[in-house]
Amino acid sequence: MKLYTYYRSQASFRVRIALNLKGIARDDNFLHLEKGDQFAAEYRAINPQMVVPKRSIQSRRCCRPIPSSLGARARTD
Ligand SMILES: N[C@@H](CCC(=O)N[C@@H](CS)C(=O)NCC(=O)O)C(=O)O
Repeated sequence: MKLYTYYRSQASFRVRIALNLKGIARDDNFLHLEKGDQFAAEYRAINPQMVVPKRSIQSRRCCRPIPSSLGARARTD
């Protein structure tokens, strides 16, 4: 699983913590939100909402945004 993230993002922290607690491996891809990486056409094609966190599961055809709420933890169960 690829996780698009930013080191100062609270929403991303929550998802990284939940994945760590569940022992789910991931490949972190760091964007720099202050430099505007989230607005790049390449990332917009991955996530039209232009926010992090975002996961990408390559074995599936879908790519869904992850809410940082507790719902994200529930979905990893
Ligand atoms: N509802 C989303 C919100 C995600 C969100 O707002 N992420 C912020 C960083 S914490 C972001 O990517 N902001 C982009 C920007 O400021 O341009 C979630 O909970 O995951």
